[in-house]
Amino acid sequence: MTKETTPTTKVTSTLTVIPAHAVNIPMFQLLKEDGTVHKGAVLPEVSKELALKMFSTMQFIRLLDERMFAAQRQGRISFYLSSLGEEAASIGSAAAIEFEDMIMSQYREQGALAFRGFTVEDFMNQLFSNERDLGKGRQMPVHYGSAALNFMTISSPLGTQIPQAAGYAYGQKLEGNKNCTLVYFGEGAASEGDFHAGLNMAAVFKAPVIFFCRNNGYAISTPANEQYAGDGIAPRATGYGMKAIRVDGNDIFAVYKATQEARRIALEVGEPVLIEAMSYRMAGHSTSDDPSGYRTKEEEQQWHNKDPMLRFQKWLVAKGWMTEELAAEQMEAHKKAVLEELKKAETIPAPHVDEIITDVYDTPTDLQKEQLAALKEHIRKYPEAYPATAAGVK
Ligand SMILES: Cc1ncc(C[n+]2csc(CCOP(=O)(O)OP(=O)(O)O)c2C)c(N)n1
Ligand SMILES: [Mg+2]
Repeated sequence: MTKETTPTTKVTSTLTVIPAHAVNIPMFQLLKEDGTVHKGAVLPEVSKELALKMFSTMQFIRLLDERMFAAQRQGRISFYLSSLGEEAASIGSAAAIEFEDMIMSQYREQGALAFRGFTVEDFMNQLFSNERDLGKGRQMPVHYGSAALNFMTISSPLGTQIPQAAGYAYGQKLEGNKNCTLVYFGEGAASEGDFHAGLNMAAVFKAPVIFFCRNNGYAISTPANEQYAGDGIAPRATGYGMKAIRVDGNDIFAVYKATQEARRIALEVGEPVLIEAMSYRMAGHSTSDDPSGYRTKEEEQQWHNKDPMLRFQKWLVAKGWMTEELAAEQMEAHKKAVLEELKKAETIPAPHVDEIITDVYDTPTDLQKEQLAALKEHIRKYPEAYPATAAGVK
């Protein structure tokens, strides 16, 4: 595949109105819903070791999501956000790139982070905002980040990571290193101006970015068909002069292959690529949401039948790389690990209150020191609201 040059405008005396849906992109799928392979389809080269790692990561995330959703309901953590039904999209794509490639995440891609090596302990320390949290307890639960794992810290405002990824990848290109940036976002976030700014900049500067849109059908309670009138997100790439792939986000092999090809284009051809992974958010948006108010059980059921983890499991069993018994045992082992670490993490103290002003300036300013003193005074004044042990204030 060669680099495409910007087309020149042709002249015509025939009035031409381009149909609104001139671009209609098919969805790339290798594994059918029953776990069998499409006739003639070529699976990506995935070793048994890698396939089992992807599967185990899917199981771990499913279990983590289930347990931490429950932990929020029990009042043990303040907030949680599940990726139920979308595990193949984040894990399949993270598996297809190199460890040194940067990942910029929206917030529902815990699978990518786990695949990179974020441990159950790391997840728990962040979720409980304790003193071992890499972010020093300064963020809401699920706003993970890890410099060691090349995973940029998540920020809540939608879409901010999209132009940041374009800039970061342009930097990678200028430095001449052979790495790219994979940036995740939802179809809802693609309504932000930052989406346009980021994609256009990357296309013009030929930055090695993989823009990975998880189209899960909803932006909280807003269904995708109220979000756009076009054929989803992928055709927008054409307007920016960018290549696009639409893939079945519930088919881990298709996601893997699509991302591998996107990485090849990003680095060998030197162009960004937009991937749209079609999936469904099987859980509520977060622990603050109740989807029964805006969608039916029947609709949800249809997607249960397309479950990405079961689909992959069926393929693994047919291949002889997994058994149903072993899959169940693995799930139990993940559950045990999650529950053990959860119990540990909730007893670890919160970061010391003095940490609140570190890492901002090299030396804290007088104003910061004054504000910290006032905060400590406030904590001392209302001990019933602030357990002294949690803040480290005597
Ligand atoms: C700039 C901005 N506007 C609104 C919100 C509130 N908000 C948080 S998540 C969300 C929905 C995003 O949907 P989508 O991008 O499709 O991701 P999904 O949750 O489906 O994974 C909204 C509106 C926000 N965080 N930031
Ligand atoms: Mg969405």
